[in-house]
Amino acid sequence: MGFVAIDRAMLGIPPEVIAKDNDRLMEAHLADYAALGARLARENIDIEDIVARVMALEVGLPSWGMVSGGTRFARFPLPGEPVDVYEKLEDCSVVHQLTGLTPRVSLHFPWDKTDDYVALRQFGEAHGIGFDAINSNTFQDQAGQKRSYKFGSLSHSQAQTRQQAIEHNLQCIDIGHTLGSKAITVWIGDGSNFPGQCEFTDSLERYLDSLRAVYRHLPHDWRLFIEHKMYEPAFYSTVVQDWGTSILCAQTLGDKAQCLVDLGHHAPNVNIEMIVARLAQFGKLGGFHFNDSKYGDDDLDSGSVNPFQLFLVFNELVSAEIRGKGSFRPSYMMDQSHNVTDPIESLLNSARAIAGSYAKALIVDRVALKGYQADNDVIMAHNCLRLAFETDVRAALAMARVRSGGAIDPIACYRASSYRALKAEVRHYNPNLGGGIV
Ligand code: LRH
Ligand code: MN
Repeated sequence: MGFVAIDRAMLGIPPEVIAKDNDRLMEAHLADYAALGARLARENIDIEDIVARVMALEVGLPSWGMVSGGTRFARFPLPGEPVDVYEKLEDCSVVHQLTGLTPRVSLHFPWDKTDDYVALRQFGEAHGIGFDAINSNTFQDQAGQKRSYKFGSLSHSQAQTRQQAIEHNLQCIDIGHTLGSKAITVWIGDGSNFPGQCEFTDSLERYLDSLRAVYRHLPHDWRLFIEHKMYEPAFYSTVVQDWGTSILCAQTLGDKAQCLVDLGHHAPNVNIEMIVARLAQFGKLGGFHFNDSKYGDDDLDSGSVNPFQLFLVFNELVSAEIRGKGSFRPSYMMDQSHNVTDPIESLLNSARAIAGSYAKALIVDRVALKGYQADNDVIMAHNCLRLAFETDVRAALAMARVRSGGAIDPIACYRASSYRALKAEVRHYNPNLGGGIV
């Protein structure tokens, strides 16, 4: 199947709009860049190296995050939001066009179901968008579905229901293979709401048995990501509740099975950066769902509530990258629900927050840090991280975007394009269309 070249005319933001807005900001940007370059050079850091590393960073977009999200209380649709997977890809290409950071989308089935995946792949390629990990869905019942997932799916007490869930995952893998994806993320909501409702060990044994069947179906170069979550939709116990259960399952299944860390799937104040270090240490860190949260699985914009935590996660990722010597390749993806913002603006902001956390982690003086840690010089060790976090790296991020054909100020440029208003004129507005979750 031939590769379709990017058709720039198909991209959502006219290049002249980006050029005009960058011209407006270029002089100040270059001054900021020179100042940051000088500041980093004083610490023997080459800003050009940071820009090159940021340009190599790739983060997958959540297809379900391209439409307005909601809660069990309500969803407030946005005029001009996408109504099908093709329009979701159009909007993904706008985020990538302005940031240069998001060349892939993670699809979710059956929410992104369509009838021709070769055509979908070619449409994506024409828009410069590839396909990251595929997501299966056995946490909702579909119309006409024979067996309900009310009491679970891959861990269900009845074999026929487990078999139905297994077959759905196999179908997702086949679709993903056609699209050029290289991984499947399996998150299940299976669990219980009452003590005694489920037998913990039997449930996990059934889950593992089902996942072995999914694992056997993986193409040779694929990975299976196990996504743990503390609670919701189950509110007493969850079959894959924490990283411990996830890594034990991944180790039991085999080399292609790894753990996916969704930042929102932990109790408040859990030390997620240490979980990241542990999973990386044992070669089981497969991927991320970046977002932020204040209370539960809020799926808020990455870095919008606790940017220091996102930085500390990237600090562990850079450390693991150094240890991994090239074999360390987690799949970075976002998983967010945009309930009160334009999804594109939230994703532009989140992409900047993620790239910023990475850039700040790259400027940590790791030689000095190791020395202070060895000498138990607590304050100086802490300040190695703290001062990197407090460094304003925005000029380096903007240069990475400009060199990728993107915008110095993505939000200003996006608004200057009136993209959403133009889409509202041509897209079919369907207030009853959900993004998937609601
Ligand atoms: C579960 C989850 C999972 C997705 C869903 C959209 O909370 O994080 O990754 O399948 O959100
Ligand atoms: Mn997730």
